Amino acid sequence: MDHNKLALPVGTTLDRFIMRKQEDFPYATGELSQLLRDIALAAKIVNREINRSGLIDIAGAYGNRNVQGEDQQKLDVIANIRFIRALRNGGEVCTIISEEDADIIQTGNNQGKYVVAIDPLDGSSNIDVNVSIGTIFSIYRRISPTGREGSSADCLQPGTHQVAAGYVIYGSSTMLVYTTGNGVNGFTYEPSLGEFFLSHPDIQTPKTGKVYSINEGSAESFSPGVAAFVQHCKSEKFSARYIGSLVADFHRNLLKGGIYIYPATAKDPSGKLRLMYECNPLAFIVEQAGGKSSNGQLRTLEIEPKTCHERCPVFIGSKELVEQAEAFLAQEKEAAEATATA
Ligand code: P6P
Repeated sequence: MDHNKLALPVGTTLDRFIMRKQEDFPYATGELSQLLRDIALAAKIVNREINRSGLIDIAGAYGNRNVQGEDQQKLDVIANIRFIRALRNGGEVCTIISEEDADIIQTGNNQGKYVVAIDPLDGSSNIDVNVSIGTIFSIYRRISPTGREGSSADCLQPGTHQVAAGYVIYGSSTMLVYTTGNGVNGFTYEPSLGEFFLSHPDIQTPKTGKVYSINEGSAESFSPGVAAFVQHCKSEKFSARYIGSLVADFHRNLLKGGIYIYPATAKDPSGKLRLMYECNPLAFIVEQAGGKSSNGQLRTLEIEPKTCHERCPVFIGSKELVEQAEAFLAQEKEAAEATATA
């Protein structure tokens, strides 16, 4: 027997992958590598706490509301602490935007060259019912000089300025998926070794698909263009798949093809999802994987942020499906303009 079969290689760890790809980073000084490692460490810790939340008293509501007016879950607070602590101790990040904090967070690392926007635990209302949840992050290079705290201008950069973005999905397996602008790679966590291993190299999302993800409970307040596109999906016999956990819906559509839509609704006139730490990072990833993301008209990455927690409508996934949805919205706009001038 080939003795190598007695000890099959375990594969490429995230650390080794980062080091090999370091020359791809725009600023190959090792600082972005270290920042990605800091995020991976916090993800391992959060993963452990999610997996045992039913066994120790960290499931359920925390009793506060966050800046979004949403009930914070205990794990929202724990994940926020873990990621902020990892980024602060890593030393590479000067300022953080977190979904869980109204104000920007200064880490004290005034020599840090990076700013991170993060949703520490998205979809956390699903924790108690064992549905997949996720962390979403975006990394920018500061534009203000080092030696001082990061500024609001450092934080309010358009998505085209991202140097890296990624998400962690805590699901049937835990995965870290990220891009530094040179393709998208997925790593699966092996808890027994405490390592992420390369499992999905160079992810390319299908150009089209037969899945649409939208909360049809809000259908009464969909615009005519959104309603027409949803009807089109039904007439084309698409499958409706909506988990109610953005990272899980996005990840499935990224790998299998499909479109996720969170449009303007009566309850959320600007859409529900946040630009800086939900839409922009996923838009960077989907474009790097050959897909598309817009607010229905404008490319998500080109939206000029005005505030840290601003929301935007999002149409994201397979390029052809996003373009079809945009075409229905363009028809709606033309019809409205024709009516206005009639
Ligand atoms: P709705 C979770 O709160 C979240 O931000 C996303 O993870 C999810 O896709 C969306 O909201 C679900 O919102 O209004 O459909 O319940």
